[in-house]
Amino acid sequence: MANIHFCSYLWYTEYEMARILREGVTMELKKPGDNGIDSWREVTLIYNAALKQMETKMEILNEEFQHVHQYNPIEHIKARMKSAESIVKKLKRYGYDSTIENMVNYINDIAGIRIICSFTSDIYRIADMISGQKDLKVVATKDYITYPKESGYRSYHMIVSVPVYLSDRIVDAKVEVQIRTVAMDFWASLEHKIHYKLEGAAPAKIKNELVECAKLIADLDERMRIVNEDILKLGEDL
Ligand code: 0O2
Repeated sequence: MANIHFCSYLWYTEYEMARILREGVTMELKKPGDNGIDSWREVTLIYNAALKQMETKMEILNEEFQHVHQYNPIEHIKARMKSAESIVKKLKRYGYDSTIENMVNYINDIAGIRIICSFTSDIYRIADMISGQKDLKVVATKDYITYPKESGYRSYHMIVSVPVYLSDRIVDAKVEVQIRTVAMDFWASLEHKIHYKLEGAAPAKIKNELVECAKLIADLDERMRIVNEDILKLGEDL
């Protein structure tokens, strides 16, 4: 059995890394396979299962929230598995060989779920709800809303470890959760397209314009959040 350490130093602070190593988060593969195909299939199956679980969990949380508060914090959810091509590209960018072991160790977003909300306040509410789920382990968070990226990118990222129950064992699989507003998602989709189209070499004029648009979007999100709160208060006063 190949015993693959299931963590990546790229995401973790030294403290988090020490904890993960201590707790020994590993993924045990049954069939390492000479050509890696069996391992690839097995890994894909495990990540797919983890993704399905996260998707279902989010749907349940949203329905329960609607039931209790008469309000849906989640507009919609997108789940995707990273393509083999993107995984290989990312490994190359990080300077690692394209092996199953490196993929499991160093790529955190093989399975990814994107949760789109109406308001910035919903983002933190959902992040808290995820953190509160006892069977999930939050291994890292990146708050690109409080600290936007240089590109202007805003989103809240979490890496969660999801236990996958197989017929003879339980394995933990990482899922990247990206939480953002509709407006942030609109910006990110367009910027992503431009980034790929121009292979990361967009002219400064376009980059600056995108940074400006990101600021406008952040301002819009904040104003919409305030309008929503005012509407809710009006409802309470009636
Ligand atoms: P793709 O094609 O969307 O899958 P790490 O995951 O920590 O090893 P990484 O990938 O630098 O390292 O982490 P980060 O910065 O949190 O980015 C993870 C994902 O967030 C990216 O995956 C993008 O989907 C998204 N993202 C991050 N920065 C930007 C940005 O400036 N613009 C847009 N549009 N999206 C961004 P990938 O694998 O880079 O790309």
